[in-house]
Amino acid sequence: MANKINYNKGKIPGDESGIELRYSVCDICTPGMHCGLTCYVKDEQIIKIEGTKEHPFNKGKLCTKGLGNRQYMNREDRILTPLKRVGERGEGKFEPISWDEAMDIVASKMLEAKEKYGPESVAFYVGYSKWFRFMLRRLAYAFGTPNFGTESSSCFTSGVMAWQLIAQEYMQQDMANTDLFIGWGTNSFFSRWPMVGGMEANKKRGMKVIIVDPRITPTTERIADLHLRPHLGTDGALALAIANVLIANDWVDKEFIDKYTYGYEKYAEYVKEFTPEKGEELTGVPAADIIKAAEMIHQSKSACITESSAPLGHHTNGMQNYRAMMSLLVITGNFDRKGGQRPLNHSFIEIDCGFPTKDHKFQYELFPEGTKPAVGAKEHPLWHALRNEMQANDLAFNILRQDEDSVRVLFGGGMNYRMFTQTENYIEAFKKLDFFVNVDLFMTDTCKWADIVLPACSSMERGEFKSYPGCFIWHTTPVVKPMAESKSDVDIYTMLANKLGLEDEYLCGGYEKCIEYVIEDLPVTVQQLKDAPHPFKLEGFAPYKFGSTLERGLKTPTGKLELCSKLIEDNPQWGLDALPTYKPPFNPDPEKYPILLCAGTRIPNALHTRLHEVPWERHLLPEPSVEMSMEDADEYGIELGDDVEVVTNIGSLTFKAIPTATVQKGEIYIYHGYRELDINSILDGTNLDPYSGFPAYRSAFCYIRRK
Ligand SMILES: Nc1nc2c(c(=O)[nH]1)N[C@H]1C(S)=C(S)[C@@H](COP(=O)(O)OP(=O)(O)OC[C@H]3O[C@@H](n4cnc5c(=O)[nH]c(N)nc54)[C@H](O)[C@@H]3O)O[C@H]1N2
Ligand SMILES: Nc1nc2c(c(=O)[nH]1)N[C@H]1C(S)=C(S)[C@@H](COP(=O)(O)OP(=O)(O)OC[C@H]3O[C@@H](n4cnc5c(=O)[nH]c(N)nc54)[C@H](O)[C@@H]3O)O[C@H]1N2
Ligand SMILES: [Mo]
Repeated sequence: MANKINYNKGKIPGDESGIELRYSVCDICTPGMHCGLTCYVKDEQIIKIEGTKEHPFNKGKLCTKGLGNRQYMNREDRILTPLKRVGERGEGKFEPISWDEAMDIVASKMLEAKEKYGPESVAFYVGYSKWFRFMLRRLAYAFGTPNFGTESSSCFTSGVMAWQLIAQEYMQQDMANTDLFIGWGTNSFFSRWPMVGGMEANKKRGMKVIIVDPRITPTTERIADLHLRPHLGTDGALALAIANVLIANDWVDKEFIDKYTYGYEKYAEYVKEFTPEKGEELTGVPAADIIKAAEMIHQSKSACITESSAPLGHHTNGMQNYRAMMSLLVITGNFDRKGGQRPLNHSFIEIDCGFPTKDHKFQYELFPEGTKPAVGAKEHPLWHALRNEMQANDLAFNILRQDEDSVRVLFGGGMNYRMFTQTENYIEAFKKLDFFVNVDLFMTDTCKWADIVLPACSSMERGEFKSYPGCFIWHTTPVVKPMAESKSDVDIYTMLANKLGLEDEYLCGGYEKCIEYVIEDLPVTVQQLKDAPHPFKLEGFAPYKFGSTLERGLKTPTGKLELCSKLIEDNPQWGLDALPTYKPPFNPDPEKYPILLCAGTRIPNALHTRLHEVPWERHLLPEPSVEMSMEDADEYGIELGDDVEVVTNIGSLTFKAIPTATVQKGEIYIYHGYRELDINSILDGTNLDPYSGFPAYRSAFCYIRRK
């Protein structure tokens, strides 16, 4: 009898079906995740994707987004060739040109601007993609401009800056060893699924969890022992009120404070006004819960906090809120000790990989000294002092000013203007540029404003150096050929470096040469990494030694953990507060705008602008929606599916209503990145945190009405 198994239909790999398994990574979200992908390849096409069991990070699992990789790489708007604009800017009319011609144009426009206006007139901006940034940053600096900036002008860096002020470097939670884990604005089920497993496993060994979130989420329901529900953007007041209880009860680590901190007296004095009752008034969290949180910190041998990269930072008071929260760990001595907060143990692209790389040196050694300061330096002096790179939220304003400091030529590496607030400003700015080139996989609305569009390829169509926590290391190889004429971003940079005539053997030599530099001190070669089918563990690197940072001495201006920032004290002209003071989120007229709008809380089926056009993802939430409390829905007479107009000081848009018991009265939640209904188009572009320059995406002010 004939063999009835249809190997092809079952997508069963082997000689019978001609299906081969090849391995890559999903780079839809951040490199800190980049889950292993097993690709089923037949006739050089990927016919199926699943999580790689042998991959040390995702161990066979994939999230909603990762499972959409095949549809993602085959999006209908994939760019197939380099394109040159033939119509008006924004019209979207292009003609295909060769790579050589395209790169000649790009290089000549850059050199022309450099000659005419100086190197600072050329800016490089990178969207959420991170894997290639280390190379583009070096390229920007080798070219001579300090104007390299990224999406991190709105993400994560505000928290890093808060740690820089306190300890001079970023500090992360030691969840594996802690007694008490505080997830401050954490809903990992939607935004960072591998962390859920970590929380569940640590809870089994007795770890307690506090989650601070205005909403009810799977994390508050399934993980939290205590759920604190402040109003949006009031976290600073909550942290100060918890500090008040800790200090009033003498639940602080006096010895640690005396030995290692600066500014405690002033801080303790300031905190006095934030009694639990005052805390309740400012945040909506019951005083009893504020006291309970302080008790839990006191009763735990160790405590650590994950600060989240967005919910706290996306407010006008964001960075101060981060500082207030982090100060809780400082006064209780939960710093640089087991179960507390500790520095990264070596890093490549901000990943705590556990082995040393030359990532930092590679990126910064060519930094051009003596140039004009980077975009945003005047507007956000603290950002400038701590980051010394372009604050991209000032880019549109800088271009629109059209003065001697204005950027004239813009190179976008996956630039997507829909991530900024008051997006119309970016469109106006694009019109003013001498030249704009954008590299992307897809013909986005941003690409339509470019003069030259360059097609990038997906992670499955190229190779990439990878590192993962626990000393895991790898280099992927292409699973299939790049679609049409698309190329790996890094190959585009190599072409550009050569066309620009940069005298840099690494950039001109290509990605592998750059990686060889980065891993020079490691006992492996790039070829060995490529030969491995999966990431493997590099042996011989000691884990972080707790206490070693304090022993070595802190690199802050005072050499201590600063509860009061000496840098800010020494620069009164900035008009910033040296203490982690609390101000409510900015609202010019609370009577007119009684609703706080949180634009962007993550949903499982979208990643910013990338997946709304992917059918499997889109069908999970087909329409851009607004979530609101049942109380507000009743008050406004709104029912599920009704049209609700959201009105800000910039404009109004209409979304489908989802009344839900998970949201507090007076707050609404809308996801961002939709082409057809972009919430960022009606958020005020000047409503920024003066400390970090981050937009207040999550405490925007508005009113609503049923249509
Ligand atoms: N309202 C609101 N706005 C927000 C936020 C929010 O919470 N609310 N969050 C902010 C935060 S935290 C972030 S991180 C930003 C993210 O904002 P963006 O940086 O805009 O994020 P994406 O839409 O993921 O990606 C940008 C572009 O990169 C392209 N791309 C993807 N992969 C590659 C690649 O390999 N090479 C190249 N060249 N291009 C690629 C994508 O197609 C897309 O067009 O948004 C910010 N904006
Ligand atoms: N599915 C998916 N995952 C993503 C992304 C995505 O677009 N989609 N983006 C990635 C990126 S770039 C980032 S930056 C991260 C962000 O990752 P997270 O910070 O974890 O994600 P969010 O869902 O934005 O926020 C987490 C929780 O914070 C709460 N929150 C909102 N505002 C406040 C506030 O003012 N105070 C407090 N205490 N809590 C608040 C929200 O209700 C939410 O439940 O997600 C990453 N992961
Ligand atoms: Mo982000």
